[in-house]
Amino acid sequence: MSTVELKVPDIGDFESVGVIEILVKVGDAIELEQSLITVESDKASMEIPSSVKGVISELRVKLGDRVKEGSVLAMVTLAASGESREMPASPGVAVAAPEVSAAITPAALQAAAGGAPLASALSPPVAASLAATVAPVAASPAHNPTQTPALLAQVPHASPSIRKFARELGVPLSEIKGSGPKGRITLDDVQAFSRSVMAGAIQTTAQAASGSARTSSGSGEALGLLPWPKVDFAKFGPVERKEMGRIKKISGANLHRNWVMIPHVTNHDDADITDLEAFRVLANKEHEKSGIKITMLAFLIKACVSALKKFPDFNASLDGEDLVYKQYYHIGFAADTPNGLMVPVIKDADKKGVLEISQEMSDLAKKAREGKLGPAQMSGACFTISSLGGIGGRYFTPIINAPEVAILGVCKSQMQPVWSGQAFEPRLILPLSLSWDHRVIDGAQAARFNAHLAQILGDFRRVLL
Ligand code: CAO
Repeated sequence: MSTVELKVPDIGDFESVGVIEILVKVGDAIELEQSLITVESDKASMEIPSSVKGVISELRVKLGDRVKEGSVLAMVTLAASGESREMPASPGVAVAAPEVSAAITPAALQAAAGGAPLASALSPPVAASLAATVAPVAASPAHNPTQTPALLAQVPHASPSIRKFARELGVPLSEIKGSGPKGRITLDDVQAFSRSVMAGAIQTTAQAASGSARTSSGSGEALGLLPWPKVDFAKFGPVERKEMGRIKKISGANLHRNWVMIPHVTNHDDADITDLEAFRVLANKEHEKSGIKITMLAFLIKACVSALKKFPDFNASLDGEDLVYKQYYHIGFAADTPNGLMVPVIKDADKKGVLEISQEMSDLAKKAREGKLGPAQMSGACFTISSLGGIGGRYFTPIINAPEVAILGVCKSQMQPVWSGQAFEPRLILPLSLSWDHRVIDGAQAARFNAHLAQILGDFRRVLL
C-alpha cells in the first residue's frame, strides 16, 4: 500500500483561500475528482477535487484554515487499481501549468519503481514528476486533528454555487434531502427548504436547539453598527411584553436578510383600471352562481405573467454569478394572516384563466389564514405580488422575496381626474410599486416593466398580443 499527499492545485490568482467545508473524513474511500474540501475567496467558492483514488488516511486541514497552492490537504492510501490525473479546472479557477497535485511518499516512489500498485494508481504525468514531488511522510509536520465526527458525518452533495447560496440564506444543507441525481441538492431544494422554514412548516436543527428562529433584531455589531438601543420602557409608562409569534420571527429574519443583501430600488407608476374594474364587476355578476369571486389580484397575476414574459430578467434568480431564467410562471402573493405574513404560490399562472386563479387564490388565502399551507404551496415562486388594495394606502416599498429579483406592490385604486386631451375625466387609478434587485435589473427596464403592466391593465386585450 502506498500513501500520497493530496495537495491544493493551482487555484489561480488567489494568495490563499479559506476552508469552508470538509467533504471527506478519515477512512473514506475517495474517487478520482471527488470533491474533498470547499474553499472560498472573497469572489467565489470552489470545490477542490481529488487527483487520486484511494482511502483517506489523514486529514491535514480543518475548517477555517487558509490554504494555498501546494498546501497538503490529506494523506491518501492509494487504491491498488486506482487512477490518478492532473487536477481539473474548477469552475472559475484557472489551472495554469499541469502540475502534479499529489506529492508522493518514498513508499509510493518505491512502488512506482517496482511498477506494481503505484503505476496503476498514478497517471503517466504524475508518475513522470515523482522525483520533483517527493515529500516524505515521516518528515511532514504533525497534522492537525481535524473535524469532529458530527461535522464530518453525512456531508451533503451539492455544487459550490448551491452551497454558497445556502450559506447566504443560512440554510443548513445537512438538513435537506437532495432531489437531484444521486441525491444532489438543487437550487429548488434549498429554496423549498427556506420557504418551509419561513412559513414555519419546518424548523432547522439550530432553531429547534435554540428554541426559536433567528429574529431580525440582531445586535448589528456584525455590520459594524451601533448596538441596538436598550431602553427600560417601563420608566416612561406602563408596558406589556409579548413574545413575537413564530411566523413573525421567521419571516422577520428572512425580510431582514433580503433588505440588507438586495440593493432594492422601487419604481412607482399608475394604471388606469377603469375599464378592467367595470369588466370585473360584470364578470362577477355573470359568475355569481359559481361562487367564485373574481378579484383584481387575479387580473394582476395574469398581467404580471405577460410582463415577465416580455422582460425575462424579472423572471430570473441570481445563482452565484449566473442568472437562472425560469421558463415557468409561478406567482406568489402576500397574504395577511393572524399569525403573520405568508406567501402562497399560484403555480403555472400562465396556463390558468382568471377564474381558476381567483378560485385558487381564495383557497390558498383561506388555508394561509388557518395555518394549513404546506411547504409545496409556498415554494417555487418566480415573482411576488403584495396587494394592500383591499386596505388602503397610496404607494409603498415592498421587500423582494429572495431569490426572486422583483416584487410588485399594489395599493388601493381611487377615482382621479385624468386629462384626456380635451377634458379631465374621472378614471379609476391603481397605484403600482415595483421593487427590483439592482444587481439584476436596471431602472430603465423597471420603468418599461411598469409601463407595460399599466398598458395591459388599461386594456387587457393586450395580454393576447
Ligand atoms: N383597490 C381597491 N379595492 C381593492 C383593491 C384595489 N387594488 N384590491 C382589492 N380591493 C377590494 C376588493 O374588491 C374587495 O372589495 P369587496 O369586498 O367590496 O369586493 C376588498 O378590497 C377586499 O379584497 P381582498 O383583500 O379580500 O381580496 P384581494 O384579492 O384583493 O386580496 C389577499 C387577497 C389574500 C392578498 C388579501 O386579503 C391580503 O391578505 N392582503 C394583504 C397583503 C399584505 O399584507 N401585503 C403586505 C406585505 S408586506 O408586509
